[in-house]
Amino acid sequence: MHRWDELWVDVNLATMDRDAADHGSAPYGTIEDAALAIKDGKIAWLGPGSALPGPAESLARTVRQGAGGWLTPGLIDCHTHIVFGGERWREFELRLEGASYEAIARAGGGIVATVAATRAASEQALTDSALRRLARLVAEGVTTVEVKSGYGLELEAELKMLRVARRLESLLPVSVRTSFLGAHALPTEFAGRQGDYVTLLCDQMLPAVAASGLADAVDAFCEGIAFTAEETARIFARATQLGLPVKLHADQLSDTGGSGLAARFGALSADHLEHASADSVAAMASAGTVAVLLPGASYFLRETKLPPVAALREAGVPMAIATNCNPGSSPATSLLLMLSMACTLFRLTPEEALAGITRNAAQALGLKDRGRLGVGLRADLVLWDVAHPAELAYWIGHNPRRATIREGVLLDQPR
Ligand code: DI6
Repeated sequence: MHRWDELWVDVNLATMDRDAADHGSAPYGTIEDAALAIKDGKIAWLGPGSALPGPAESLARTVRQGAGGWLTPGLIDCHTHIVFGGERWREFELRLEGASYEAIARAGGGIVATVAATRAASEQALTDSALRRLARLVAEGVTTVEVKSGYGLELEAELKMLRVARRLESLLPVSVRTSFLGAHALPTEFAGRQGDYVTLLCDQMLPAVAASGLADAVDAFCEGIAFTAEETARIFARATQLGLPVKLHADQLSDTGGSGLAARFGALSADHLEHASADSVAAMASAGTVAVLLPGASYFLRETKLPPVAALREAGVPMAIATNCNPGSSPATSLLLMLSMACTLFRLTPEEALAGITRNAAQALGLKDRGRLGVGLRADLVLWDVAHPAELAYWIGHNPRRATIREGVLLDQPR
């Protein structure tokens, strides 16, 4: 009788847990020349190979050779709008000719253009296109992804998006967390009646979405071209009453005080933050709100204002990184590329960036069972063909993944 199901030997571990008692404070929480055991889909043991309590074959039903590769936690993309109809390449051209994202939105393009295409698309068509994008993330070692609604902006179309998001989990080996983003933009049929739409959101859509069980959190876009701080506060108060955690698209194009507001509601995360003020950063630090940074949007919109990374670091605000995969501001399907951009564009260290797509991304989703390597946590792991974890942020457009293990199950033979 073996004590473990699987045992990985000849691996190096980037546990992303500097505070764990059993491996001190090494950068990346590294344990070199290590082994890691799995039982019932969870990590059952990890440590130096020399500390294994017996010969490998006597300890586990299956012993797997890591050939000196690095094991990290499964990657977590904690901010995506990966379910949508159509695409917006024409807006990209217009922006390159000088039009701004806001000007395009005010002229009837932007988010509401994708709303029309998403409302018109069948559930199957939305599933098919999202699957193609999500498959690229999974191929890079993503084992958990957050997916937002927000291109329906009417109850049925929002529920359709959330159903598609949830269904993705049965079609690819990835966990899906959903966020209801009914306050993404004002639907055109409510033009001039923004207050009425917020009332509809609070009185009808939010209760119906909560009752459907299809949303894990509630999100909103607090911005000049979207919803005011007061409207966002109304929506958050209702979400909180319904028992749903909140998160916010905050201070992306201007300082609306959004990230401070999110912190006051105990938000899981405030996302974007290019224009966040020092007061908002302090509020996030006291509330434990994660800063989700989205370098793909900065790059694609050619934003010159950077998020306040030094201030976030100084204040001890956990920073996460995500693709923000969407058709308007970040048509990105590579989380590894975001890792590189987080370092080169936003000045994160490679270690901070990797924590941003593992440990801190889990926190941004309220998930305590993943994002680090530790005994009792989910055995969601990626084996990489790299000499050091910093290499994951170093390569541009290269995917050194050798294998993914999800809940203890090896999904592909190591390359
Ligand atoms: N900010 C963004 O960058 C995305 N949503 C948001 O609130 C963009 C979504 C889009 O342009 O379709």
